[in-house]
Amino acid sequence: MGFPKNFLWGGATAANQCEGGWNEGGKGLADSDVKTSGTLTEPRYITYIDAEGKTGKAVSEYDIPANAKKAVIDGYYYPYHEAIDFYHRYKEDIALFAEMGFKIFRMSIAWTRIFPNGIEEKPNQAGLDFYRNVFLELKKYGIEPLVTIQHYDVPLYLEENLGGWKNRELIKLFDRYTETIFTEYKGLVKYWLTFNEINSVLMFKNLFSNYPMEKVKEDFLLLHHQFVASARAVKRAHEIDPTFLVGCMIAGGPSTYPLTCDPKDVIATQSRLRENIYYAADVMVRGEYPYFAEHIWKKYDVKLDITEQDREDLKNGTVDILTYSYYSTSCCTTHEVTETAGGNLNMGPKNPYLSYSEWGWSFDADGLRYSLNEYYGRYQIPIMVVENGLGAIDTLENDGSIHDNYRIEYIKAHIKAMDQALEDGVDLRGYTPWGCIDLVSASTGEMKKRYGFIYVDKDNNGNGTLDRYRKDSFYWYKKVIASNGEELD
Ligand code: BGP
Repeated sequence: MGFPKNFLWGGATAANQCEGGWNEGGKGLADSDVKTSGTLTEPRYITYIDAEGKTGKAVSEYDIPANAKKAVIDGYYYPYHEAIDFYHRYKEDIALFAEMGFKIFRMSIAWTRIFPNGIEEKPNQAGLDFYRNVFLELKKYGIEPLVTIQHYDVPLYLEENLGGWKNRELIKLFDRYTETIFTEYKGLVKYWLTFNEINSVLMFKNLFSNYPMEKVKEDFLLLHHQFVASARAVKRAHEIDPTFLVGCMIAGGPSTYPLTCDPKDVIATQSRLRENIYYAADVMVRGEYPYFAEHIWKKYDVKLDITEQDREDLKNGTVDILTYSYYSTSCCTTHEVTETAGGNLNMGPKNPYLSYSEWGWSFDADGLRYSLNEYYGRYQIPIMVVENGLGAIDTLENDGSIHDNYRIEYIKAHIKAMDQALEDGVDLRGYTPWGCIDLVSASTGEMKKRYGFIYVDKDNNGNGTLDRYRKDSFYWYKKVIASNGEELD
């Protein structure tokens, strides 16, 4: 059967992980600007200054002393400040995407370029111009932008002074931000995603053993505000341009399988899936909280103030398309385990049937077909896989080549899985592998964890020419796109 004629092949990035230019063009400070680099074993830190002027670093938000303010501090390395300098090199990068034959390019807008502190009445013209120029450049090559409105990137001012998304006030500020960009880029952008991996916040409690209960309650609250903000954005988008297609974006791979066929493991997996994935996706696709939400709120003693207006907003702002990130799967069990795995926001017991990357993420192409059928079966709306890929160490040879056969094998297997899902009948519209050009890793802040078809000469400490090189996967993916997914070898 193969891929549909208009299948959207492309690649994905996010502003903070690739743009750099952190203090240029009137950009405000974002929460991601105060994150240092880490490694697989060393965490990324958030840096701060306390009321006495003493500086410090914390692994997570809740380790920061109450009287401290997050800040950029001399002597620390912040990998997002320059990232891969897409801010100045976007023309060169887009030309390379065009050379591969991209039909779509997923990127995000940094809120701080449009409203530096998030609270201004008027947008920052230099920021608006930057993205307009990027969109015009994409248009030159007939590449559709797919724009994430918030990709792990909030104005620091809002975090520090308003408490971030815990504060209902952010819904209004987000209204202004979305209204501005929808109006400004009408005619240039058609595909929008509201929040990147909106459900991820509910998984943080599984990642840190000392995650405080109070924080869990706040997470449900901030998520409610984001659901409402997202729904209002969807409605507004359709009012501004009825041809806009707006999607939700879910971290879609986590905890797919029960480790054993013990029914207790099956039930545990089901409830983990509800909490981690369906709680969020149901609200955004169906426009109301699912039947099991009450049970989850009771479990964590969460009391949400859901107004009549909120319910109406959620109902009126259901998404047109479901998108998700898919890297790996994990397992869930009620039994004792000895071997655990890593993964994109999900850890847990190792699956004996899968192999694992250097960062401990499982390689599970069948899981992609499985999840596509699960999501499509549940929601029956068009789907896009907007992140997928293998983070690996690449070697730049003396002649400028990069032989990344492991990446080709990974992507190939996932394309085959999508083909099978299409054959199963899933309405899959597009595929944008993550980090189509090497960029800074979100979890570790490293450069050496590379996903790209394009190599960027920069190391973990920020050294390198920033020159771009085509990897073997670049030529391979070009062939895949040209043959609409037929030529995979
Ligand atoms: C997702 C994020 C991306 C991205 C990706 C890969 O969770 O949406 O921003 O970075 O994971 O993760 P990492 O960069 O940690 O390898």
